[in-house]
Amino acid sequence: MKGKYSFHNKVFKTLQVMSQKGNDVEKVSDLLKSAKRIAVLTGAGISAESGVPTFRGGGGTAVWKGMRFDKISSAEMVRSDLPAVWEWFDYRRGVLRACEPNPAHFAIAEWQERFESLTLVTQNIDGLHRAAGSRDVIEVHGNIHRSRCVNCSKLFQMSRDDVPHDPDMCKVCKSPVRPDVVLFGEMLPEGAYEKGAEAAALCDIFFTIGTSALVYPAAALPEVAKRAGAFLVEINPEETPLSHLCDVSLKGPAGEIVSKL
Ligand code: BJW
Ligand code: ZN
Repeated sequence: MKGKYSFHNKVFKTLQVMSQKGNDVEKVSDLLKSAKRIAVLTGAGISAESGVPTFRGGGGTAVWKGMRFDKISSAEMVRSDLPAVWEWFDYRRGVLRACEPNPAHFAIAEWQERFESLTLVTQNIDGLHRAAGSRDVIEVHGNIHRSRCVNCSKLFQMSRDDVPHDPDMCKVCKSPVRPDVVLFGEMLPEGAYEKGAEAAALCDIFFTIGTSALVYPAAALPEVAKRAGAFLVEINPEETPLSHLCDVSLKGPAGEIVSKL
């Protein structure tokens, strides 16, 4: 508790200085010097500079063969047209083959060594945080390189080169497999949200990076952190519904800003 108290003193002093000068990146860097527990929520925007398309942002919404992504990426679609769902995910796995982690992924991976505690929660299914060296990533929306049997739930890991997906059928019960991702209308992996919420409630600084903060329950994590007294930092070139709640909004691309911190 003493740790959190002295961190809050530091926040207070830093905010006083911030109102006098105004380089928010420098001020957040300064706060990071005394922070012990950090929690990070990332979204599609952190992978944008790696060449991974976002779902929303820049005034656009992703569309696949005339279908909005929230229709093709839905539980209903898995039930009604699984081959179409696979076509969309195999296409995206093909795009991902050319994508590598960017400076933001690498900087966050380094934070593991820099802070007493770092919890990384990502909504991304692209695996780029792990590719950059982050460990124990909480992937609340699953992983595009894994499939799952619709009958017995056996998981199958795919390599980046398995495009189209392989295997096509469950090796145990011969039922169809589906991408092991969380679609609209589906539950998150057991315990994933709870782990993130615990870290949010205990952290000194919570970062929300590259997410439109529209999709729940992930978008509730920054709210949990704020309610528990964390300093909330957003990194995004655009406003989001969370911006007003943040102590600092760093407007710009994650690759550039996170590495400066
Ligand atoms: C940059 C940048 C740069 C650009 N640097 N930034 C409460 C209220 C209303 C509805 C609900 C609710 N609670 C739950 C719901 C329903 C639903 C939901 O939230 N709907 C809302 C949209 C209204 N949620 C669910 O269904 C969830 N399940 C659930 O709640 O289970 C309980 C339940 C079960 C059954 C019935 C009812 C309840 C599951 C949600 C799963 C979402 N899955 C997806 C698809 C995954 C598979 C796939 O990839 O296709 O996950 S949706 C899609 O959105 C994907 C993302 O992870 C997620 C979030 O998007 P993200 O990451 O924020 O990306 P974008 O594109 O939106 O934003 C990018 C941002 O980056 C922008 O802001 C840019 O400005 C920025 N940017 N360049 C930094 N260089
Ligand atoms: Zn099976």
